[in-house]
Amino acid sequence: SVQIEDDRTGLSIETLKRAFLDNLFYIQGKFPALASKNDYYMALAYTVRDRLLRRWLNTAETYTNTQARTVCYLSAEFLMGPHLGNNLINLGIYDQINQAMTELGLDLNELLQQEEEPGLGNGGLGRLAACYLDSLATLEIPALGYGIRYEFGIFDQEIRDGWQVEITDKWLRYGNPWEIARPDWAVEVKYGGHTESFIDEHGNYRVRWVPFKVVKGLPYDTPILGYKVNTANTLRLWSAEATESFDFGAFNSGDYFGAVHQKSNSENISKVLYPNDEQYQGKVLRLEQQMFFVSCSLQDMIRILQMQNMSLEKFPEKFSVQLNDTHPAIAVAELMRLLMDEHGMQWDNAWNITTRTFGYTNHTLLPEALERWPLKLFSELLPRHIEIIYEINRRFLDDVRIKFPDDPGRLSRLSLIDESGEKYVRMANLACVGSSAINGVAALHSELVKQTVLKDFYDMYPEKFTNVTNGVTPRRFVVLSNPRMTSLITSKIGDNWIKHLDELRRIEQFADDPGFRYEFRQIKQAIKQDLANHIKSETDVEVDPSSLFDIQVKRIHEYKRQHLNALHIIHLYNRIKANPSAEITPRTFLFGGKAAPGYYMAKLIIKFINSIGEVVNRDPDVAGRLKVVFLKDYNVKFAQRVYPAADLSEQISTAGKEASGTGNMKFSMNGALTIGTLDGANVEIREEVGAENFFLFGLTTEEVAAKKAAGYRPIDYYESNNDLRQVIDRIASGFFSHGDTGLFRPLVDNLLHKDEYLLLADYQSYIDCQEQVSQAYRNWDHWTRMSILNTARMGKFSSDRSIRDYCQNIWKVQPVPIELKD
Ligand code: 26V
Repeated sequence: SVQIEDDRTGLSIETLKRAFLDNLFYIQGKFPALASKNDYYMALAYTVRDRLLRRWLNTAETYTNTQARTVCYLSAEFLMGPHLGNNLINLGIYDQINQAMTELGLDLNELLQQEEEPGLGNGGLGRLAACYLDSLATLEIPALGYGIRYEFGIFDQEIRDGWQVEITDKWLRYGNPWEIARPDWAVEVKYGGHTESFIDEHGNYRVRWVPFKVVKGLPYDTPILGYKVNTANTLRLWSAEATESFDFGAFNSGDYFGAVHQKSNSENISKVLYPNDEQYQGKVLRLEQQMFFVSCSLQDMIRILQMQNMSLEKFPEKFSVQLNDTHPAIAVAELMRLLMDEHGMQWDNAWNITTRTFGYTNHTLLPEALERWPLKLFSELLPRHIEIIYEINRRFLDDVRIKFPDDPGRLSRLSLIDESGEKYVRMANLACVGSSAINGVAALHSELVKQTVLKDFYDMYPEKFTNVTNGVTPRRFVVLSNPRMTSLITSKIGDNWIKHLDELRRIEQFADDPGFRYEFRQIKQAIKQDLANHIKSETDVEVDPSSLFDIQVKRIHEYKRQHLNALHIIHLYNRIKANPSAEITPRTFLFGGKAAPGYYMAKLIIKFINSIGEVVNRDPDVAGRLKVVFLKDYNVKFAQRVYPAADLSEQISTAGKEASGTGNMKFSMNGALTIGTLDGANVEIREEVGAENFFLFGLTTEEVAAKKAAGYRPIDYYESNNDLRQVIDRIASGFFSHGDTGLFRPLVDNLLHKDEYLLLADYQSYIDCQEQVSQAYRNWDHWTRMSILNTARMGKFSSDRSIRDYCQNIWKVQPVPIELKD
């Protein structure tokens, strides 16, 4: 019989080519002769999307029919990165598509580069959410990601004269082939106005909220396909629009401009992602955003429940809702409001449902990142929610009094309202009271959470606290980003490791095999060469691919100490200047990362690094032994290029400050060795890879605390350490700023007189440790062995393991496999 493959689902090379050309014609409206690279990208994206849709619809149908228990991951950020490559990997059609494109005279890599990535997150927290969606789908767990469809994601970074310049990220400019709007499921969100109480027909006390404005939330769905399974979960992002009813009011009265103004006002809510991570600002629009996506999402869950003919009582059995930091914590009050005011439930019942529903993940200990809203601002925007919060607080503080009588200090610390000065609503406190599980993101961090920021909640509810160490997806950060290493590993142990990362241990047996070592090293070399070419084309700086690639990529923040790395560069430079024939292991220092636009010191650090590069890169005494490059616009796409090319991963935060870190995991999986402090997940990475395969330096969390308590004086280190003094003096002299002694003075003064993050206290330990790194790198063979062992022992840090932990200990949810039928 004749087999005819469907153009929308067939996987033979011929069908793929035909489908691709068909999409080029019917969707992009182009003949190949006139098509741009972007047209080709779009045609390919639609060709791949067609092949996902059956799985996506079957998944939704199965969840509906089985009333499956579902995880809802509420996050203000999802830093997804490009979809095309990942979908090719997870569908298992990368090679076929590659061949089809080649046969059409196109280069798949070029098309992959064409995708404008959805940068709907700042950094670690948003990227973690994206890794978790990948693992949830791969483990066949029913899950929905809920967030905001920002029209402008994280800004694009340019570097001009060494300074960061921010450019708006118009990621939707050419359309987004991965999303489908679902206008039928739009909902409304209320803001402002006042509340009125009344007695309903059953004689119950009820509250009616008369809002000042109403905004429509429109859902856009993106399929999240698991790796080589049929599960395709949904990422549902809400976009804000004007409600028609409001427009009509103004329109009918002839106020056309008023109506349009109102419309653009509503649309502001999902306009832009706030780019300042770890730095809280009490901006009304930000609270509007949080309320917006939380209310849309909870209303959507209620709709799903009712569509499946389930009672509201079943809410906590149907859904487990995870709060990704406190950004969605208003959900506690909003679910109470929906259950009581919109669905007539009584307080005790509603509270029982609410607290069984939520879990809260803490992602930072930095006091400046803790969200607290000025009470006045909060009450004006959310008059009903503040009433509910007062009532939650009244009942909660009664419980506290019973457990801890006569302890007013404790009551004021635990209160949902900060009344120590100007009044604030404390979002972490609301999240803790309203959740049945509270977790940190690495073993050390979870301990510190219990001992510091949430200590009083730990005393009150010790049983709620757990740890879930972060993880990253090996599909994107190994298979997609490092195809050469992937084939080498697979040629030795098969491809089971991609879903069961613990199996990477099986390559340990090859760590002493000279042939394997040779191939492993050759691959690293080839990738470094690729990155060197990329750097040459982007910056015109020539870097030596045989030099040690020493890389620090992450958001720029003082606690992450990019400037400690910079001090080490100056130290090496000074050594060369003092003795031009000094034996220095050639190194290439690569930096990447964005600074929050309002964070002056972080921006100065970028200028500082670029200024050092300017001097070092062209000094003939250095003779190419040191190169310093700041690569602009670090994002997911670029991250995928960088991790595989690293020899050394810089994870040098002040102990106790980095909650987990996830870049540390991505580097190590790709065979980079880490130089790091005992901070965040570094502690666990070192345990796994072995202390002998990790470069440890610096004070411990306890030592940091003790030093601060004893009255830390950074100037003492400056005065007693000649080498350090020469480094600092060289900066202060204007050597890196064309003689301008003022430019970096804020940096120098801060280090000498404040140094909140103890760079000077850790300086010598860091320099000594870097010297060990340089020595170790001279023994290629041993270095490669350590590198192989790093990759082999990273199984624990697959986000699949993290998600299994969440499923077992917090969400109590099981896999629901999906059958592929039409
Ligand atoms: C705070 C704010 C404040 C208001 C403006 C927008 C915004 C966005 C993000 C944040 C908090 C960011 C916290 C964060 O990203 N923490 C990181 O979480 C990672 C995943 O758990 C973890 O690996 C990093 O160590 C931690 O810094």
